[in-house]
Amino acid sequence: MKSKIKNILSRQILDSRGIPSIETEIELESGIKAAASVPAGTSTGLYEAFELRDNDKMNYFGKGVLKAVANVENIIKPLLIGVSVYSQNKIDKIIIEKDGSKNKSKLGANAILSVSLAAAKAAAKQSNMPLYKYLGGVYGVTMPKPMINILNGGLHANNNTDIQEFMIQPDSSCDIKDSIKIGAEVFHSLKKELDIRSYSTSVGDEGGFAPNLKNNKEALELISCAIRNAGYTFKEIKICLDIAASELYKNNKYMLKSENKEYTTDEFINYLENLSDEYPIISIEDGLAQNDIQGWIKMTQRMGKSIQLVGDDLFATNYERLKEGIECKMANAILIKPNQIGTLTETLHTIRLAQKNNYKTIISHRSGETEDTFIADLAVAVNSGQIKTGSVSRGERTAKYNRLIRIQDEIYYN
Ligand code: 2PG
Ligand code: MG
Repeated sequence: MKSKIKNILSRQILDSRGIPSIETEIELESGIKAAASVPAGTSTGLYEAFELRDNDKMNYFGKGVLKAVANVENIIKPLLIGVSVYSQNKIDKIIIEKDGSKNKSKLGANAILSVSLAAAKAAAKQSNMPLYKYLGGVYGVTMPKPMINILNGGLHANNNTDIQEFMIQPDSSCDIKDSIKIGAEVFHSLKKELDIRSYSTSVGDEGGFAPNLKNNKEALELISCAIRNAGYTFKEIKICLDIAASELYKNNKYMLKSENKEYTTDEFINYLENLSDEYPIISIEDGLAQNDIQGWIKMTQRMGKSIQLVGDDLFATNYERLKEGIECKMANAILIKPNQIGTLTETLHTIRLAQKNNYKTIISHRSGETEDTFIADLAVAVNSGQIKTGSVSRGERTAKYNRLIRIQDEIYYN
């Protein structure tokens, strides 16, 4: 009785880019309340669930989410009043069926996800459990290894670097506190290095630096230098890249503006392979475009044994797309972004499929984030092994790292 949904309230808030996002609060019969907000991408893939925006040019240049707010309050809320908040599957199913579209285009994946995540948080609170424990039980206790963003490019900054994200991953034997410490030390060491060379030390959307460099290799040189200057070796710290190649792909070619060069798929695979030979790169996300299917198969054959190849735009956290990818042997890891698919149930379903097939899972933030730390708990709960949640600067990014620190204390000292 106490766990039944009594009321749902939604509102428009801001994300870290100053763009509206939706927050939904669920109240239970017990009086317990929990709110969740959803992030948004800048380099969104073609196969993501639909994000509903108002398109009213007089309001936030069309980016408002008041229609999504209205959909929660007028359409979703009446369907869920009286439903037990513990029935996550049922809650998500009711909303999915009401929406009825293939990509949540009627109600909006942002509207739907805000309710889905708020329900899980309210259920955790009602059970008097931290969210990771409610979601993962006694089994979900693995602290994820972070991929820490230190340099931004692509659509996440207005610099000239083509590759979207340059990240570092401390050695697997580090715990989360050590990883964060190492990440922060290299971040500051990189800042010093940029400063010495009179490059800008302002940061991009995900908190990494966003200097104008000569080319993509210079970024890797600077990062290597920062790692060494912070007192670490390439044994202790590896490099991970998100190429976000869908954004570089035009007319069947990959265009690197900073190098003023065009590559065919084969040439671009060579390019990535050479980078990985030259630098300690262990993971490449979206190395090729979402529609370059034959390319993905080839890249996986050539590089999949030694490098983690992560499908982001390629899989879009979508069960069917991942299933196809597994069948065709594309990639060997998946980036998990709940807002690409729109409900918690579907997100978990996709994670399970990946894990069953030995695909690595990386729970991920978006470039437009809020202070919500849901993904930190999710990463621990599902034993994802890895998390990508930006740099060690900007509050919306550090919120997730700080949440992981607290979770680790709870797990190990309680
Ligand atoms: C990505 C994400 C997050 P965006 O491409 O992996 O880093 O970026 O949210 O802009 O899609
Ligand atoms: Mg990506």
